[in-house]
Amino acid sequence: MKQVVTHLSLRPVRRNPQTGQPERLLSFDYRYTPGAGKAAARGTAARPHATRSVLASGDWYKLGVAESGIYKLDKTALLDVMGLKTLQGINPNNLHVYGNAMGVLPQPNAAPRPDDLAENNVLFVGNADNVFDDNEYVLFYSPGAHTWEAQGGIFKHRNNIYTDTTYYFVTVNSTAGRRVPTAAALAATSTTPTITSFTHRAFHEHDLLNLMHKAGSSGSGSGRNWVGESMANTGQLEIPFSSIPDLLPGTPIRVTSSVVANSAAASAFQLTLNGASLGSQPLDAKPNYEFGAIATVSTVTKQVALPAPGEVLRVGLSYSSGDPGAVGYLDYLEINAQRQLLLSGAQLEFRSLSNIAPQALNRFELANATGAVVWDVTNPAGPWPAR
Ligand SMILES: [Ca+2]
Ligand SMILES: [Ca+2]
Repeated sequence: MKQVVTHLSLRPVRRNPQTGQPERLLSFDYRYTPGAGKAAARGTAARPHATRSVLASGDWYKLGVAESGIYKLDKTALLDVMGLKTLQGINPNNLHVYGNAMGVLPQPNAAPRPDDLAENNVLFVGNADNVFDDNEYVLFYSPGAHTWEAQGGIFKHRNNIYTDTTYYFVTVNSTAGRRVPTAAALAATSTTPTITSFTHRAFHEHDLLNLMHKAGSSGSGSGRNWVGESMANTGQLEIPFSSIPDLLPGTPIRVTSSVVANSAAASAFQLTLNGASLGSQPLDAKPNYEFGAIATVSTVTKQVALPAPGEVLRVGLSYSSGDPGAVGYLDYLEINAQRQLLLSGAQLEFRSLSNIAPQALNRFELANATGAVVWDVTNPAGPWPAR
Protein backbone atom coordinates (compact mmCIF):
# COMPACT_ATOMS: atom_id res chain seq x y z
CA MET A 1 0.00 0.00 0.00
CA LYS A 2 1.26 3.43 -0.84
CA GLN A 3 2.09 5.35 2.30
CA VAL A 4 2.82 9.05 2.57
CA VAL A 5 5.98 9.53 4.59
CA THR A 6 6.94 13.10 3.89
CA HIS A 7 6.20 16.02 1.63
CA LEU A 8 8.90 18.00 -0.12
CA SER A 9 8.14 21.34 -1.68
CA LEU A 10 10.62 23.72 -3.23
CA ARG A 11 10.47 26.94 -5.13
CA PRO A 12 12.31 26.62 -8.44
CA VAL A 13 12.46 30.38 -9.15
CA ARG A 14 13.49 33.24 -6.92
CA ARG A 15 14.65 36.76 -7.00
CA ASN A 16 18.31 36.98 -5.98
CA PRO A 17 18.36 38.80 -2.64
CA GLN A 18 21.61 40.63 -3.54
CA THR A 19 21.10 41.59 -7.16
CA GLY A 20 17.32 41.52 -7.43
CA GLN A 21 17.64 39.47 -10.62
CA PRO A 22 15.29 36.50 -11.19
CA GLU A 23 17.01 33.12 -11.01
CA ARG A 24 15.90 29.65 -12.03
CA LEU A 25 16.89 26.50 -10.12
CA LEU A 26 18.82 24.20 -12.48
CA SER A 27 19.72 21.36 -10.15
CA PHE A 28 19.92 20.52 -6.48
CA ASP A 29 21.02 17.73 -4.15
CA TYR A 30 19.27 16.46 -1.08
CA ARG A 31 19.92 13.88 1.59
CA TYR A 32 17.05 11.96 3.08
CA THR A 33 17.27 10.49 6.60
CA PRO A 34 14.14 8.62 7.74
CA GLY A 35 13.35 9.53 11.35
CA ALA A 36 12.22 7.15 14.07
CA GLY A 37 9.01 9.11 14.57
CA LYS A 38 5.62 7.98 13.41
CA ALA A 39 4.82 8.24 9.76
CA ALA A 40 2.10 10.66 8.74
CA ALA A 41 -1.31 9.06 9.00
CA ARG A 42 -2.88 10.91 6.13
CA GLY A 43 -4.49 9.23 3.23
CA THR A 44 -4.11 5.68 4.44
CA ALA A 45 -7.30 5.10 6.44
CA ALA A 46 -10.11 3.39 4.58
CA ARG A 47 -13.31 5.36 4.74
CA PRO A 48 -16.60 3.52 5.12
CA HIS A 49 -19.09 3.98 2.31
CA ALA A 50 -22.81 3.41 2.25
CA THR A 51 -23.73 0.50 0.02
CA ARG A 52 -26.58 2.50 -1.50
CA SER A 53 -27.83 6.04 -1.28
CA VAL A 54 -30.99 6.91 0.63
CA LEU A 55 -32.19 8.32 -2.68
CA ALA A 56 -32.34 4.78 -4.11
CA SER A 57 -35.88 4.17 -2.91
CA GLY A 58 -39.03 6.23 -2.55
CA ASP A 59 -40.20 9.47 -4.08
CA TRP A 60 -37.95 12.47 -3.43
CA TYR A 61 -38.62 16.15 -3.80
CA LYS A 62 -35.84 18.73 -4.03
CA LEU A 63 -35.95 22.25 -2.70
CA GLY A 64 -33.29 24.95 -2.52
CA VAL A 65 -32.72 27.70 0.03
CA ALA A 66 -30.51 30.73 -0.45
CA GLU A 67 -29.68 31.99 3.02
CA SER A 68 -29.15 30.78 6.55
CA GLY A 69 -32.19 30.62 8.80
CA ILE A 70 -35.18 28.58 9.83
CA TYR A 71 -37.43 27.64 6.93
CA LYS A 72 -41.13 26.86 7.05
CA LEU A 73 -42.84 24.24 4.92
CA ASP A 74 -46.58 24.69 5.25
CA LYS A 75 -49.19 22.85 3.23
CA THR A 76 -49.04 25.28 0.31
CA ALA A 77 -45.23 25.09 0.16
CA LEU A 78 -45.24 21.30 0.38
CA LEU A 79 -47.82 20.98 -2.40
CA ASP A 80 -45.58 23.20 -4.49
CA VAL A 81 -42.38 21.26 -3.64
CA MET A 82 -44.01 17.88 -4.20
CA GLY A 83 -45.94 18.94 -7.28
CA LEU A 84 -49.14 17.53 -5.80
CA LYS A 85 -52.74 18.77 -5.79
CA THR A 86 -53.51 17.30 -2.38
CA LEU A 87 -51.59 16.06 0.66
CA GLN A 88 -54.15 13.32 1.22
CA GLY A 89 -52.33 10.18 2.34
CA ILE A 90 -49.22 12.16 3.33
CA ASN A 91 -48.56 11.35 7.00
CA PRO A 92 -46.66 14.31 8.49
CA ASN A 93 -45.08 12.04 11.13
CA ASN A 94 -43.32 10.15 8.33
CA LEU A 95 -41.97 13.21 6.57
CA HIS A 96 -38.19 13.34 6.31
CA VAL A 97 -35.90 16.18 5.26
CA TYR A 98 -32.41 15.26 4.07
CA GLY A 99 -29.50 17.56 3.23
CA ASN A 100 -25.81 18.05 3.91
CA ALA A 101 -25.52 21.81 4.19
CA MET A 102 -21.86 22.20 5.13
CA GLY A 103 -20.68 24.90 2.80
CA VAL A 104 -17.98 24.23 0.28
CA LEU A 105 -16.47 20.74 0.57
CA PRO A 106 -12.88 20.47 1.86
CA GLN A 107 -10.23 20.73 -0.85
CA PRO A 108 -8.00 17.77 0.30
CA ASN A 109 -9.67 14.58 -0.86
CA ALA A 110 -8.59 12.77 2.35
CA ALA A 111 -10.57 15.19 4.53
CA PRO A 112 -13.72 13.64 5.96
CA ARG A 113 -17.07 14.49 4.41
CA PRO A 114 -20.54 12.92 4.42
CA ASP A 115 -20.80 9.82 2.29
CA ASP A 116 -24.54 10.11 1.67
CA LEU A 117 -27.34 12.54 2.37
CA ALA A 118 -27.98 12.88 6.10
CA GLU A 119 -31.42 13.30 7.62
CA ASN A 120 -32.03 16.63 9.37
CA ASN A 121 -34.01 17.15 12.54
CA VAL A 122 -37.16 19.08 11.71
CA LEU A 123 -39.88 20.48 13.92
CA PHE A 124 -43.45 19.54 13.02
CA VAL A 125 -45.95 22.02 14.40
CA GLY A 126 -49.41 20.50 14.53
CA ASN A 127 -51.45 17.79 16.18
CA ALA A 128 -50.47 14.15 16.54
CA ASP A 129 -52.82 12.64 13.96
CA ASN A 130 -51.65 11.29 10.63
CA VAL A 131 -53.19 14.04 8.52
CA PHE A 132 -51.39 17.13 7.22
CA ASP A 133 -53.94 19.77 8.17
CA ASP A 134 -54.18 23.25 6.68
CA ASN A 135 -52.64 25.09 9.65
CA GLU A 136 -49.80 22.62 10.24
CA TYR A 137 -46.22 23.09 9.13
CA VAL A 138 -42.65 21.84 9.29
CA LEU A 139 -39.65 23.97 10.36
CA PHE A 140 -36.05 23.22 9.57
CA TYR A 141 -32.77 25.12 9.89
CA SER A 142 -30.27 25.69 7.11
CA PRO A 143 -26.88 27.39 7.46
CA GLY A 144 -27.07 28.33 3.78
CA ALA A 145 -24.45 27.83 1.08
CA HIS A 146 -21.77 30.07 2.59
CA THR A 147 -20.37 29.26 6.01
CA TRP A 148 -18.49 31.08 8.78
CA GLU A 149 -15.70 30.16 11.13
CA ALA A 150 -14.31 31.94 14.18
CA GLN A 151 -10.73 33.05 13.66
CA GLY A 152 -8.73 35.43 15.83
CA GLY A 153 -11.75 36.70 17.76
CA ILE A 154 -13.87 37.49 14.70
CA PHE A 155 -15.93 35.54 12.19
CA LYS A 156 -14.51 34.88 8.74
CA HIS A 157 -16.76 33.79 5.91
CA ARG A 158 -16.07 30.90 3.58
CA ASN A 159 -17.50 31.88 0.25
CA ASN A 160 -19.04 28.95 -1.58
CA ILE A 161 -17.66 29.51 -5.06
CA TYR A 162 -19.67 26.63 -6.53
CA THR A 163 -23.23 27.47 -5.51
CA ASP A 164 -25.30 30.08 -3.72
CA THR A 165 -28.12 27.61 -3.06
CA THR A 166 -28.33 24.79 -0.52
CA TYR A 167 -30.53 21.86 -1.53
CA TYR A 168 -32.73 19.69 0.64
CA PHE A 169 -34.53 16.50 -0.24
CA VAL A 170 -37.95 15.66 1.14
CA THR A 171 -39.48 12.20 1.24
CA VAL A 172 -42.46 10.58 2.94
CA ASN A 173 -42.32 6.86 3.70
CA SER A 174 -43.64 4.44 6.30
CA THR A 175 -41.12 5.28 9.05
CA ALA A 176 -41.10 8.19 11.51
CA GLY A 177 -38.88 11.15 10.59
CA ARG A 178 -36.25 12.77 12.81
CA ARG A 179 -37.64 15.56 14.95
CA VAL A 180 -35.96 18.42 16.82
CA PRO A 181 -35.63 17.33 20.47
CA THR A 182 -36.20 19.61 23.42
CA ALA A 183 -32.96 20.28 25.28
CA ALA A 184 -32.89 20.34 29.07
CA ALA A 185 -32.40 23.75 30.64
CA LEU A 186 -28.98 24.25 32.23
CA ALA A 187 -28.81 25.59 35.78
CA ALA A 188 -27.14 29.01 35.90
CA THR A 189 -25.42 30.17 39.06
CA SER A 190 -24.81 33.63 40.46
CA THR A 191 -21.39 33.63 38.78
CA THR A 192 -22.62 32.60 35.32
CA PRO A 193 -21.70 35.41 32.88
CA THR A 194 -24.69 37.10 31.27
CA ILE A 195 -24.56 37.83 27.56
CA THR A 196 -26.78 40.64 26.30
CA SER A 197 -25.15 41.36 22.95
CA PHE A 198 -23.99 39.30 19.99
CA THR A 199 -21.78 39.56 16.93
CA HIS A 200 -23.62 40.47 13.77
CA ARG A 201 -21.70 39.20 10.78
CA ALA A 202 -22.12 39.91 7.11
CA PHE A 203 -20.02 39.74 3.99
CA HIS A 204 -20.02 41.15 0.49
CA GLU A 205 -18.29 39.15 -2.20
CA HIS A 206 -19.16 39.19 -5.87
CA ASP A 207 -17.05 36.91 -8.02
CA LEU A 208 -17.12 38.84 -11.27
CA LEU A 209 -13.70 38.55 -12.89
CA ASN A 210 -10.90 36.01 -13.12
CA LEU A 211 -7.68 38.01 -13.39
CA MET A 212 -5.87 35.07 -14.98
CA HIS A 213 -8.47 35.19 -17.74
CA LYS A 214 -7.86 38.87 -18.20
CA ALA A 215 -4.07 38.42 -18.24
CA GLY A 216 -3.93 35.34 -20.44
CA SER A 217 -3.96 35.39 -24.19
CA SER A 218 -5.54 31.93 -24.45
CA GLY A 219 -8.92 33.25 -23.38
CA SER A 220 -9.18 30.89 -20.42
CA GLY A 221 -8.94 31.73 -16.75
CA SER A 222 -7.39 29.74 -13.98
CA GLY A 223 -7.68 29.23 -10.25
CA ARG A 224 -10.47 29.64 -7.75
CA ASN A 225 -9.90 33.28 -6.87
CA TRP A 226 -12.19 35.71 -8.58
CA VAL A 227 -12.38 39.40 -7.83
CA GLY A 228 -15.39 41.67 -7.72
CA GLU A 229 -15.98 45.38 -8.35
CA SER A 230 -13.14 47.26 -10.03
CA MET A 231 -11.95 50.82 -9.60
CA ALA A 232 -9.76 52.83 -11.92
CA ASN A 233 -7.15 55.12 -10.40
CA THR A 234 -8.92 57.68 -8.12
CA GLY A 235 -12.11 55.61 -8.38
CA GLN A 236 -14.51 55.20 -5.48
CA LEU A 237 -16.97 52.57 -4.34
CA GLU A 238 -19.51 52.32 -1.55
CA ILE A 239 -20.88 48.99 -0.31
CA PRO A 240 -23.89 49.24 2.04
CA PHE A 241 -24.74 46.57 4.61
CA SER A 242 -28.38 47.30 5.36
CA SER A 243 -31.06 46.15 7.84
CA ILE A 244 -28.79 45.84 10.88
CA PRO A 245 -30.94 47.00 13.80
CA ASP A 246 -29.87 47.46 17.42
CA LEU A 247 -26.18 48.09 16.76
CA LEU A 248 -24.46 49.02 20.02
CA PRO A 249 -23.18 52.61 19.83
CA GLY A 250 -19.52 53.14 20.66
CA THR A 251 -18.43 49.51 20.29
CA PRO A 252 -15.71 48.62 17.78
CA ILE A 253 -17.06 47.57 14.39
CA ARG A 254 -14.53 45.40 12.62
CA VAL A 255 -14.28 45.59 8.84
CA THR A 256 -12.14 43.08 6.97
CA SER A 257 -11.19 44.26 3.52
CA SER A 258 -9.57 42.07 0.90
CA VAL A 259 -8.44 43.97 -2.17
CA VAL A 260 -6.32 43.38 -5.24
CA ALA A 261 -4.30 45.84 -7.30
CA ASN A 262 -2.95 45.66 -10.81
CA SER A 263 -0.59 48.60 -10.66
CA ALA A 264 2.95 49.27 -11.86
CA ALA A 265 3.48 51.57 -8.85
CA ALA A 266 2.62 51.27 -5.17
CA SER A 267 -1.05 52.03 -4.58
CA ALA A 268 -3.55 52.19 -1.73
CA PHE A 269 -7.21 51.99 -0.82
CA GLN A 270 -8.62 54.49 1.70
CA LEU A 271 -11.36 52.87 3.76
CA THR A 272 -14.28 54.50 5.59
CA LEU A 273 -17.25 53.25 7.58
CA ASN A 274 -20.29 55.55 7.52
CA GLY A 275 -17.86 58.33 6.67
CA ALA A 276 -15.48 57.63 9.58
CA SER A 277 -11.94 56.78 8.52
CA LEU A 278 -10.76 53.19 8.83
CA GLY A 279 -7.34 54.16 7.52
CA SER A 280 -5.30 53.16 4.51
CA GLN A 281 -4.73 49.76 2.93
CA PRO A 282 -1.50 49.91 0.92
CA LEU A 283 -0.51 47.49 -1.84
CA ASP A 284 2.86 46.89 -3.43
CA ALA A 285 3.52 47.51 -7.09
CA LYS A 286 3.21 44.33 -9.10
CA PRO A 287 6.59 42.80 -9.87
CA ASN A 288 7.89 43.53 -13.36
CA TYR A 289 9.94 40.39 -13.92
CA GLU A 290 8.92 37.39 -15.97
CA PHE A 291 6.57 34.94 -14.22
CA GLY A 292 5.88 37.53 -11.52
CA ALA A 293 2.47 37.84 -9.92
CA ILE A 294 -0.06 39.56 -12.17
CA ALA A 295 -1.52 41.51 -9.25
CA THR A 296 -0.91 42.09 -5.56
CA VAL A 297 -3.31 41.19 -2.77
CA SER A 298 -3.95 42.66 0.68
CA THR A 299 -6.34 41.55 3.41
CA VAL A 300 -6.62 43.61 6.59
CA THR A 301 -9.07 43.97 9.47
CA LYS A 302 -9.68 47.55 10.63
CA GLN A 303 -11.99 48.82 13.31
CA VAL A 304 -13.79 51.97 14.32
CA ALA A 305 -16.42 52.77 16.96
CA LEU A 306 -19.41 54.79 15.77
CA PRO A 307 -21.35 56.88 18.33
CA ALA A 308 -24.56 56.55 16.28
CA PRO A 309 -24.22 53.62 13.86
CA GLY A 310 -27.85 53.56 12.64
CA GLU A 311 -29.11 50.50 10.76
CA VAL A 312 -26.93 50.71 7.66
CA LEU A 313 -23.16 50.25 7.62
CA ARG A 314 -21.62 51.77 4.50
CA VAL A 315 -18.07 50.79 3.67
CA GLY A 316 -16.38 53.29 1.39
CA LEU A 317 -13.32 52.47 -0.69
CA SER A 318 -11.31 54.89 -2.77
CA TYR A 319 -8.34 53.80 -4.81
CA SER A 320 -5.27 55.78 -5.78
CA SER A 321 -2.01 54.82 -7.43
CA GLY A 322 1.14 56.39 -8.83
CA ASP A 323 0.36 54.47 -12.02
CA PRO A 324 -2.40 56.29 -13.95
CA GLY A 325 -3.39 53.03 -15.69
CA ALA A 326 -3.74 51.07 -12.43
CA VAL A 327 -6.89 49.12 -11.59
CA GLY A 328 -7.95 48.19 -8.06
CA TYR A 329 -10.41 45.39 -7.32
CA LEU A 330 -12.50 44.54 -4.31
CA ASP A 331 -12.35 40.85 -3.48
CA TYR A 332 -14.55 40.87 -0.38
CA LEU A 333 -15.66 42.80 2.69
CA GLU A 334 -16.62 41.33 6.05
CA ILE A 335 -18.40 43.03 8.95
CA ASN A 336 -18.25 41.97 12.60
CA ALA A 337 -20.40 44.32 14.73
CA GLN A 338 -21.97 44.09 18.16
CA ARG A 339 -25.77 44.18 18.38
CA GLN A 340 -28.09 44.16 21.33
CA LEU A 341 -29.49 40.67 21.88
CA LEU A 342 -33.07 41.59 21.03
CA LEU A 343 -35.63 39.74 18.96
CA SER A 344 -36.68 42.47 16.56
CA GLY A 345 -37.90 40.34 13.65
CA ALA A 346 -39.57 37.00 13.02
CA GLN A 347 -36.27 35.24 13.64
CA LEU A 348 -32.80 36.21 14.78
CA GLU A 349 -29.58 34.26 14.36
CA PHE A 350 -27.16 35.07 17.15
CA ARG A 351 -23.83 33.84 18.48
CA SER A 352 -21.16 35.13 20.80
CA LEU A 353 -17.40 34.65 21.07
CA SER A 354 -17.27 35.83 24.67
CA ASN A 355 -16.42 33.17 27.27
CA ILE A 356 -16.17 30.21 24.91
CA ALA A 357 -13.73 28.09 26.96
CA PRO A 358 -14.45 24.33 27.20
CA GLN A 359 -17.33 23.62 29.61
CA ALA A 360 -18.01 27.36 29.85
CA LEU A 361 -21.58 28.20 30.84
CA ASN A 362 -23.25 31.44 29.77
CA ARG A 363 -26.65 32.95 30.33
CA PHE A 364 -28.01 34.55 27.14
CA GLU A 365 -30.56 37.25 27.88
CA LEU A 366 -32.73 37.72 24.81
CA ALA A 367 -34.89 40.82 25.00
CA ASN A 368 -38.38 41.05 23.49
CA ALA A 369 -38.53 37.24 23.44
CA THR A 370 -41.83 36.41 25.14
CA GLY A 371 -43.05 33.15 23.65
CA ALA A 372 -39.95 32.74 21.50
CA VAL A 373 -38.32 29.35 20.91
CA VAL A 374 -34.51 29.15 20.82
CA TRP A 375 -32.82 26.62 18.57
CA ASP A 376 -29.26 25.45 19.17
CA VAL A 377 -27.77 25.32 15.68
CA THR A 378 -24.14 25.19 16.80
CA ASN A 379 -23.44 22.19 14.65
CA PRO A 380 -26.09 21.97 11.93
CA ALA A 381 -24.34 18.99 10.31
CA GLY A 382 -25.07 16.86 13.37
CA PRO A 383 -25.68 16.49 16.22
CA TRP A 384 -28.75 18.16 14.91
CA PRO A 385 -30.52 21.25 16.18
CA ALA A 386 -32.22 21.07 19.56
CA ARG A 387 -34.55 23.62 21.05
CA1 LIG B 1 -52.69 16.88 11.69
CA1 LIG C 1 -13.62 36.43 -4.59
